[in-house]
Amino acid sequence: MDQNQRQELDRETDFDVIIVGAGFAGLYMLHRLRGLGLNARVYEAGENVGGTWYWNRYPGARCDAESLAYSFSFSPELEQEWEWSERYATQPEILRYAEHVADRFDLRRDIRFERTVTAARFDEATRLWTVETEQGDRARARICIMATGCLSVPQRPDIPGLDDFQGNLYQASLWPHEGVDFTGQRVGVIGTGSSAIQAIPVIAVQAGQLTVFQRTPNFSVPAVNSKLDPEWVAQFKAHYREHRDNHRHGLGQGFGDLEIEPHPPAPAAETGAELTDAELEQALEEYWAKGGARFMGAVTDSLSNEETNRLFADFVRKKIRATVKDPEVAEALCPSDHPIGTKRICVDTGYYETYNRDNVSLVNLRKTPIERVTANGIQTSDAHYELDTLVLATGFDAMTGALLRMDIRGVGGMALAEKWAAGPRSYLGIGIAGFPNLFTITGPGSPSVLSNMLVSIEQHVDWMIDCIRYMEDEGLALVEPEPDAEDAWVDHVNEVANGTLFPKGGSWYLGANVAGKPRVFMPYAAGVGAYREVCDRVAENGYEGFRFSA
Ligand code: N01
Repeated sequence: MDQNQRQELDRETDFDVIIVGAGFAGLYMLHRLRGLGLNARVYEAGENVGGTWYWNRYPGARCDAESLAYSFSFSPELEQEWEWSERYATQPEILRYAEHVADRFDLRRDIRFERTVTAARFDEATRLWTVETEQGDRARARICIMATGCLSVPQRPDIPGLDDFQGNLYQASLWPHEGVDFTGQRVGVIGTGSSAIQAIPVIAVQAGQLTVFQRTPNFSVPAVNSKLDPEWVAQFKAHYREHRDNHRHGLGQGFGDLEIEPHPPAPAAETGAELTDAELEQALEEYWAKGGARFMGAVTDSLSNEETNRLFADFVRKKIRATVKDPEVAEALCPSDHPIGTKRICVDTGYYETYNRDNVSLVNLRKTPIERVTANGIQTSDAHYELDTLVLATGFDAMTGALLRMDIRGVGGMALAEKWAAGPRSYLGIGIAGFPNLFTITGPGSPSVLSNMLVSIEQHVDWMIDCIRYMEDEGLALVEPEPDAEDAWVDHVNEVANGTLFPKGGSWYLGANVAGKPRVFMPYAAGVGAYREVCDRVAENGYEGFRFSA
């Protein structure tokens, strides 16, 4: 009998708090709620903890934030005892870490696995949330916390004939747990975002023939991944508290740097506009050699000044052309439709080099679009590609997808889907007017997907715990944002985004990858340090912008 067969359904059960999701956000929230002495239940759709790292098991999956920064800081013992093996941890290693956290803090006993939450409704008479799962649980709680992740609803492309395919069909974000052996196979990959860019070099080594179907090329920078030297790790860990402080309060998005000796967070010295072209080129070479997404931080205005951004993009295009031997393939791989960094920059290991392999070919769907998937391959406007296996790496309904596929209803039965029909509206990305005692960890309107998610998760959970403690101490039953505060915050989030090049990106940050989704830049782009200051000030001022009832 497995863990879930042993778990009985919750029927009309009452908790202080219900948490939806047992990824890093749900795990840490559960741990902190226990510290407050509250009784919490977590519902998790997967069979295990880990969230995004539970589902995304495609070959080559690894984090694009460095291991020593992409990890919990709340327990000095945990951070000292856990040993990361690589600069960028692989998916299996991060999943092991999530499992370790769950076991070390004895979290599993309050988690119900294989429970997909379908509804969360607030009842004004009882002032309780009722949460229902597809499997038949029905439980109530005073507080409901959405820890549902930002990239947890896979997008299946609407390509004619997809269901007719008779070969093996896989989606990167729903990868089989037993893995896939591509040996000798003719494999097709649709998509060239972060997932595909990590998977393609690994699949290419195994497959007989790999054909990549690319609609839009993305910018990718080398990870420069490596095994971690235990001596270096020990020295870094000796300064862990200062590093963590820098992640939390720095000007960027909480990724920190690789210097062993921490130094106060400082901006890169210059804007691109202040440098000569030769100086900028040199700075870019240095950041390219260091590796990773911090490449965009080589100067301060890479995402706000069009000319600086163009020089960054030219630099990467030059690298692509220098790497890919076939000039036509190189041109097809050079992005030109968006400012660099306005779509999430990809971080790769040998991506562009993979196109120099004899068994790899690129189909440029801009020139020859897919007409349909057939029983044994893909028909484009000029050729039929026979495939044994097709991999979809076609992205997610990001940030709002997981929330909106549940029937979430607030005061007066108002549906969240109705309230967010023109795009998400939230105060600080934490709470939603008209939805009392509902919290969203890393919700739209917070730094969220732009940031180091572990830094943002801990910040949100700590803030919410302080707010809940305040309510307990003051005998307050309900909290929700004032509509005016929410409106002002939404305006501010838009204003900050409009001061950057992000809105020009046509990215999933804007909902542009989902047909019919309102185009609203969803995350808050001012940086984790600035955002934390706002949240702290709100709390210090008696939770300014929130209203409570006794
Ligand atoms: O998804 P994406 P992803 N026909 O949306 C293509 C995080 N992440 O899963 O741009 C043909 O970026 C689509 O083409 P186009 C990270 O934040 C992190 O790769 O719509 N192609 C695009 O190329 C990342 O940004 C890590 O023209 C179709 C691709 O599919 C986010 O997740 C690793 C198509 C989707 O790219 C999402 O990345 C992986 C169609 N009908 C993911 N529909 C790390 O930590 C879609 N596409 C490293």
